[in-house]
Amino acid sequence: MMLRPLTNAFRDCRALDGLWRFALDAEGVGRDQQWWRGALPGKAEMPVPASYNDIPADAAVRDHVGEVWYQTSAHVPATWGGQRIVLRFGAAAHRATVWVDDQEVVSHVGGYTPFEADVTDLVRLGEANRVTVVVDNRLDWDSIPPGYVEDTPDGPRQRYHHDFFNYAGLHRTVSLYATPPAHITDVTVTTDLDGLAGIVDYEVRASEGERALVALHDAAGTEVARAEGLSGRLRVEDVHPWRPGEGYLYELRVELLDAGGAVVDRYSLNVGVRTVAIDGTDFLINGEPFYFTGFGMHEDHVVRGKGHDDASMVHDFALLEWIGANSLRTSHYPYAEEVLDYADRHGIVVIDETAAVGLNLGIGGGIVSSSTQETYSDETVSARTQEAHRQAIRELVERDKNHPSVVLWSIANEPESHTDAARDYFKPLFAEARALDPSRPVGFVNVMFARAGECKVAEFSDVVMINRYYGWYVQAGDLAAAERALEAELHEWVRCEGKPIIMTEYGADAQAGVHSAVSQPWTEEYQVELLEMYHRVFDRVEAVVGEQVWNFADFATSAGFARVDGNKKGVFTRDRRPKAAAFSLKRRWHARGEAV
Ligand code: GCB
Repeated sequence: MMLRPLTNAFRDCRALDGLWRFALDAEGVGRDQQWWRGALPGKAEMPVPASYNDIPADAAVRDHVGEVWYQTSAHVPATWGGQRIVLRFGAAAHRATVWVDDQEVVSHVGGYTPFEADVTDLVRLGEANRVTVVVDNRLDWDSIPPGYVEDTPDGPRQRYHHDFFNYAGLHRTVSLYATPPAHITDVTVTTDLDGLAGIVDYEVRASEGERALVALHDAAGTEVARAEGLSGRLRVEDVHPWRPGEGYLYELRVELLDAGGAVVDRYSLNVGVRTVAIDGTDFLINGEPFYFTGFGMHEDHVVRGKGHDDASMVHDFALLEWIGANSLRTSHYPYAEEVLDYADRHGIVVIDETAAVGLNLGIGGGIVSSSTQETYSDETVSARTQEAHRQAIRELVERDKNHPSVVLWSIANEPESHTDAARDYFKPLFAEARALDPSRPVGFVNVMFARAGECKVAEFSDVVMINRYYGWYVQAGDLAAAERALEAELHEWVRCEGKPIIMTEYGADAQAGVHSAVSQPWTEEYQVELLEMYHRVFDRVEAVVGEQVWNFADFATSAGFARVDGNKKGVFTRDRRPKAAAFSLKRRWHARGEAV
């Protein structure tokens, strides 16, 4: 339960973003020396939100393994007296502990979901309060995503089995907010369509009090339905559904009443009325077959790494519109909440993924690894990892359950899935996701080493989501062989599972500016030809209901011989300039959009 903070007549929210003091704890002494008790050592400053890694142009910071410290001073308005005061972090990668002045207030594990602390009794009103955060970027076998730290003669090195740079720090907005003491703690909505009418089921939770008034307003501000009670059903005649490409939103206004009937708190939530269902090999939104076009993305930018920034976000969405994409996958972790809000408003369809990536010792840096360890064992991905994974699913669903743009949960990317151990590991996690949210389909993204008929996890999934690199990691440079292999495998999936298939990744690295008359891997032409080959195949297989190219843009990875200044499978460069493939996709997706 964690409602996004907002400002209205009853609530107030202030961002603490900006330059914070910063100290790299290279020797790991900050906790022993209780750095939170005073000003951090040194004079370094760090922007929040941002990854710290690329800001100072210093390898010691970029490749640091361990803890770093952030500190700011937060002025608490005197007018907040009598209110409940909360300190909230949009995310801290990957674990954090927070102090207000000398008091420890909260710790959190997991780099991509929010956490907060009630600091009402600690803060001094009308004064500046010291906020100190220690952020640890280490991944271990018990974390999501997993990793391990190797001790080398040159110091610790962070290793992991996923293919993106381990950016860390305070990646999202930090806020201090006030609510009334008796307050709304959570709102859940699920929607349905009944002919031309829309149905909105709601459930309100409150810290105290049993009475709530809810009213639904349309986009013009007109009230279209109201109800009383902490839970209930609203019916909207002639509803304007939330549709892909349009994204119509209603506003649910919730008021909490005290025993005398006076309003004591108010909260507003955007609501899109839509349905999601699976019928045979169709993926239905509002009862109509939906075909996903778009990308697996990354939160990844020059200089700020994974730090959220509205300018970059709106530009990325503008490029999605330019190219004609209707969807994205939050590969390989939950994105900033601003991204989902934007998708809600603009009708972009989202596959929402947990940070469970790299649960596969057969893969290293995107390709086959030399590891001889087992993926699932007490020393590697274990019951402890599974518990962290369960928690990651919980926090994702809790955070994103009300977003109409989210139509499908992806609980993992490319885990080892061809073994009995994988089946045992995933079965309860699927059950957990379904119990948390019976209203959306649940899936995971399958890796090429567990083909149709071999995968022991696909049976739990409502859809088949697969990443395939025929023509790149296998049959590199041989698109004719790749085309045969791809088509054969897709038919196998239809035969084995009979579910809708979304190709959640396919693509080729291309170094922008490398050209060739006779196309070769790494050229822009080869990237175009490979994508066009996949599209011919998709158009021949009815059960394919989506194509999401890997990746939207080039992105940073850890160092390795297979990566040239990062992963170059972007259709845009890292600074968002289109490669030749972008124009090919634009033609296809716009033509498809117009045909619908
Ligand atoms: C994959 C992974 C993705 C990698 C990609 C690649 O299958 O899901 O994270 O970046 O392949 O380019 O190797």
